Amino acid sequence: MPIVDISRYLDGSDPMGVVLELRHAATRVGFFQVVGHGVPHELIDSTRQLARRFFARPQDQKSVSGCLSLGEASNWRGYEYFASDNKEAFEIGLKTQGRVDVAGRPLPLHGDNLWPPGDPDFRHTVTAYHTATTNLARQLLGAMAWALGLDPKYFEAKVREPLAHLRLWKYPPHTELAPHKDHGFLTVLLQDQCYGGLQVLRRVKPKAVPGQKQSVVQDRSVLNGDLESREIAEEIALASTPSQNQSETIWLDVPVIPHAFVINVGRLFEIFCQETFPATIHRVRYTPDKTARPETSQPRISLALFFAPDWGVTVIPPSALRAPGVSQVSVQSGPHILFGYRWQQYVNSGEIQDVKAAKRRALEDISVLAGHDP
Ligand SMILES: O=C(O)CCC(=O)C(=O)O
Repeated sequence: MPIVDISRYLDGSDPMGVVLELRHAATRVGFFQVVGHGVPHELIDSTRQLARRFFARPQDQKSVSGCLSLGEASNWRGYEYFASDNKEAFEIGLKTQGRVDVAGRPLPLHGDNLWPPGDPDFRHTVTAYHTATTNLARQLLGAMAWALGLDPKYFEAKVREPLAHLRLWKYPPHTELAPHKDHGFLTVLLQDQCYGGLQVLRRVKPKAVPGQKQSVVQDRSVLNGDLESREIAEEIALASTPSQNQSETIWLDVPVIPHAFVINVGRLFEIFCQETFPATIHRVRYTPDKTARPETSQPRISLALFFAPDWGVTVIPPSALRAPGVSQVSVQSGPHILFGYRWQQYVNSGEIQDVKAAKRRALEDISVLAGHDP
């Protein structure tokens, strides 16, 4: 897992050196860690600490405004409890009130945040962390544009009011997150300092050992058919069949580096650059044994900022990046992100069990909204 010190980009002393490192990292793995990012370590520590304190509150003090699951009514902000495995999340976005679509209807994913009462520290610190990581995402996007041979200012007008949602996660011991790709442009993730758990999918050419069968990593969540999409299950199955494509599926642990952010490219960016920087499948596994420390009986807390362009931005590869013979996909940012939220919500709430059916329904919902296919 590449580690890139971006201080030389931010202070202007060696921007090109950093851009080349980012290009190498994003092309090879689609995941990398950044240090020297300028977000104060104290802010990182206190946000994580306050997130831990928030999740430790009694249940009735977490359900902000009585809202127990994220959804349309809350602009996908607030607290969520996952009854299937007791995971919890708390989410905020940019404060963007009064935004409407062409028909005058309120724009989904926009609005105000919902805060638990009586905890101003939590509100101020989480807001400051959201602002700092959103700014970092903007800067990284400039470097990634450069790494693709574009003007570093290329995205500036497309991320004026970005869909930048920060999700605080609580994983009780033994809980996991199924393999998936993120939906947006970039994710800025802080792992728990106590233990890792994040793993990324990697394909490698197996060493040929005459007469020996290749081992194939089996993924439990895929075998169970739980919250995973059919496409991802198929992709993993394909990667796990050495006889077909001479590759073997490897899950790489993402090591915990204190105060480093894990950065990964999401589906929208992958579409934009025609997979020059791939959106890599990742998952969370309960792996305390790897880093045995006394804290491991505590829940795992991670902070994920999902960063995507403004609602109305159409993501389409610029001519300079178009590979001959590759079909063009064009996607509108807002409906695409909403599609992801919607189908996951249908599945998480148990309203629709089958992922494909959930996606079909979410697609119908959002095509009514925007007339776009996400
Ligand atoms: O908690 C983590 O480490 C990863 C979270 C993640 O992949 C997600 O929220 O999409």
